[in-house]
Amino acid sequence: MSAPAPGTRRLVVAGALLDDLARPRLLLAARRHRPAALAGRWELPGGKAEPGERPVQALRRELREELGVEVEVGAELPAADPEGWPLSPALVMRVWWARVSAGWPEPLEDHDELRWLGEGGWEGVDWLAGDLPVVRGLLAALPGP
Ligand code: 523
Repeated sequence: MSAPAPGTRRLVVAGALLDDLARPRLLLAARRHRPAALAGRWELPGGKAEPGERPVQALRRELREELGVEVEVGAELPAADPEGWPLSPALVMRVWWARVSAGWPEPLEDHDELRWLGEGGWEGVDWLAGDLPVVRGLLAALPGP
């Protein structure tokens, strides 16, 4: 399969929501209940950016809609591909570290369960295929002990 032409994939944005940006221990995982093909699998919460929408603004909007929270957005997790982490031939995802600054996350739309994964447990749920390398990238980027 040849690589997609630059800029042709739809952008998905997601948050690696932590308990603490400076000293992360807990990572929020969200279990999808729709669509059926993704039901039961876990993801970093987020969604598609609208055409023309600034990516970080899209992230804030998605987390407000999906979880009912406001967030402090930290650094982006760099991907090998400058456009982001590949999800499919048609979708590419950019991911930012973030922290809840107001509200308490609740599964309001696409999810039926949220779970704070503790130290050593970040790989312990059935992540969507595209999210697993991202979670491994997050772990690799964590500050040492
Ligand atoms: N992913 C994915 N991982 C991940 C997210 C946020 C999304 O693999 N962390 C995939 C799942 C869908 C696609 O990206 O195939 C779009 O995500 P979705 O459905 O959360 O985006 P929405 O809610 O903006 O999409 P529409 O309901 O279609 O507007």
